[in-house]
Amino acid sequence: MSLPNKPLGELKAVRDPEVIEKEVDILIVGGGMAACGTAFEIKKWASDDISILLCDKAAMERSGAVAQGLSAINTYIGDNAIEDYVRMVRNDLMGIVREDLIYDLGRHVDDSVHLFEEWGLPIWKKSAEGKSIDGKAGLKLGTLKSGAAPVRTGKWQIMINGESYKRIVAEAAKKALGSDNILERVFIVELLNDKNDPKKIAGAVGFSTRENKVYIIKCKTMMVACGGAVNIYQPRSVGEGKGRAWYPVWNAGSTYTMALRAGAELSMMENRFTPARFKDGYGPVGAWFLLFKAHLENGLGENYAASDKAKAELQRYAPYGTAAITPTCLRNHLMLFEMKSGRGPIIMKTSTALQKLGQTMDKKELKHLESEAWEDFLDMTCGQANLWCATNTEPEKKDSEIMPTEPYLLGSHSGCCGIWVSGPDEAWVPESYKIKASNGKVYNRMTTVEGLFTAGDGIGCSGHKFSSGSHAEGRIVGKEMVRFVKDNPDRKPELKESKDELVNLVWKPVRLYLDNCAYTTAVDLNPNYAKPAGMALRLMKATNEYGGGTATYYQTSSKALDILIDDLLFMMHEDTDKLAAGDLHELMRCWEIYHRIYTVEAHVRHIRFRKETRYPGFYYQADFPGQDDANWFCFVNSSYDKATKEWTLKKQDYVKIIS
Ligand code: SFD
Ligand code: AMP
Repeated sequence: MSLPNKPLGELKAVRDPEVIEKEVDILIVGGGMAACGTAFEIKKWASDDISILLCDKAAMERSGAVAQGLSAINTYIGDNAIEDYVRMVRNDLMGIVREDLIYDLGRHVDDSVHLFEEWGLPIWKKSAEGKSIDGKAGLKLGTLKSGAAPVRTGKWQIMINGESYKRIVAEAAKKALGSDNILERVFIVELLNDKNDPKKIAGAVGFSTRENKVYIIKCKTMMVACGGAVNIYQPRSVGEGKGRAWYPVWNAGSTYTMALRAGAELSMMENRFTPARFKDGYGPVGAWFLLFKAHLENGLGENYAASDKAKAELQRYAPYGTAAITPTCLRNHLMLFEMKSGRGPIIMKTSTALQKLGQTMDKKELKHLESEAWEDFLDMTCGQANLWCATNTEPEKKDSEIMPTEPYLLGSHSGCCGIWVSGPDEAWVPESYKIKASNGKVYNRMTTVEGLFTAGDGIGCSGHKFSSGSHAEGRIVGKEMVRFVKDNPDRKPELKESKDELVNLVWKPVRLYLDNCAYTTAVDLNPNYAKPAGMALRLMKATNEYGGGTATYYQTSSKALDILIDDLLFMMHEDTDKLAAGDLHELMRCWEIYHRIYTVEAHVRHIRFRKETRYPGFYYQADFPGQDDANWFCFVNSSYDKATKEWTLKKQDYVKIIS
């Protein structure tokens, strides 16, 4: 059920919230692309007696990474071979990926794109004359399913008029699942293991961000798909620009932290995505490179990426560096190479690109091209369009700077950190990639905690799924969770914690605040508690300076990591015990920062464990600058024991499936 918008101001938190207890067969945590895929698919497989509930911390119409919309769908296989898709992802992620998951995704993803179009998403079409036709006119050329040709930007990407993308996808999801089975504005704080077998999932606890209510939900199986992690490193803009970021600021690593604390193994958390973006506005670059064919120049006006020096640098990273498409991290590496040598800033030649394209166009077509350049940002990062206006930038006349941003953690875009999951139960999938439940069966996309699934940004080792792939993966999980419920009819989840213990856990910041807030005149300053806003700044300063943030050109070292992990993060964990919240919004902020700390800790622990620099351009481990295939051509997996607070990291074998 959707709740109305807030009245003026934040809702004060009361000492004793109402407690709502629920029990369902299947719980979906998150309401983004993956969860919408699950919600849409699941009822097709579930009989009426299977109960399902979805909890999203926000409102599904505009929640998650696609909230603002998008201007491209980056994974559409079309006429390409699925094996080539696997090869592209493997190359972009420097060789170490789960080819089973990527192949499985590749064979399902187009169906989701066809559904988006059926639901009303305008997809650009290529006319017989080779012209790009968008909007309603594009639809007149037929649907992708009926054989119409999309406007390909790259080999895998297609253009859309996507301002309402998330609304369209959410509408179908809500309709399929039914609004009675959806709780919006409910933030899940912690996943709960089974009392009788801690290796199984049994429920979750959270609270409403709009009402003084705690939710305790028992379930037989669950998917956690709360997106990636943003604002774990200090963004380049602070003060007036605080809150600007490329990925969604409201995704706080909940997926990884909650799964980790429930006992799930994480994988490749050392991988991060440090995207090159339009400076300060965070506008994505894909359409500019691929559709508008723009190139970059250094501060001296040189096309540095085409230089012999750049080619020699890329040779060092063969076979990845010398592949047809240079991996994303190495594109950054070249850019950083220029900047560190004093040949910055890096400029995107938007003017040259548009003028060149315009040479063969009439006036009307040229006007349309210029509006496409604006729409690319108005569809998905309108802050970038605002910045262009504010700085008198007409892209056909004035170029823009490109800059690598602060790091993000995600598993669906050009990164691959996440949770270790089972592949499909098929003969070609290596046994080491399958996870068996206690009934001896393998469930695709199940984590190492029985009954706990994930999708989208949650899944490690298989990036480049993007919005379409995340939706398709959510659908795969929906079907598998129903199979899990049907295979386990006698499963009766039981929680270890009492109702009071769970309420005390979730509501602790509120009670700490109420107990102490009268002690000082300024409620944000108090010797007995810490506010989440301050803790967020503290975390981002620490990771930025010691964990390879923008402050050090993404470089860290063994000593810096020791200080960060063993000293700074250790103390932060202690201090999160003193987080305080005066209203429900602040309570959410407390839990977000709690989730961020564990997630980024997993990231830097993995970097410390992997004694090489696998992703130059994303981060550099100064003590181990090169790649060491002999020792490190493997996954790194980690787990955490919340009783002993101990982390365990290990190597996990990589298996090549596709030549
Ligand atoms: O231009 C809790 N993405 C792009 N994908 C494309 O296909 N094309 C593009 O053009 C892409 N680009 C892009 C993209 C994203 C952004 C922000 C920009 C540009 C500016 C990537 C996709 O958006 C991304 O791959 C998918 O959305 C990932 O899906 P998923 O389901 O894994 O995550 P989500 O959609 O963010 O949803 C998360 C949900 O979880 C909720 N949530 N709910 C309950 N309790 C908690 N504790 C929770 N924490 C979070 C959220 O509210 C949300 O519903 S471009 O750069 O290449
Ligand atoms: P981005 O806008 O950077 O998120 O990229 C969108 C899509 O375009 C992703 O599939 C990227 O891998 C791809 N892409 C972006 N820049 C380039 C480039 N210079 N060369 C090839 N592919 C790119």
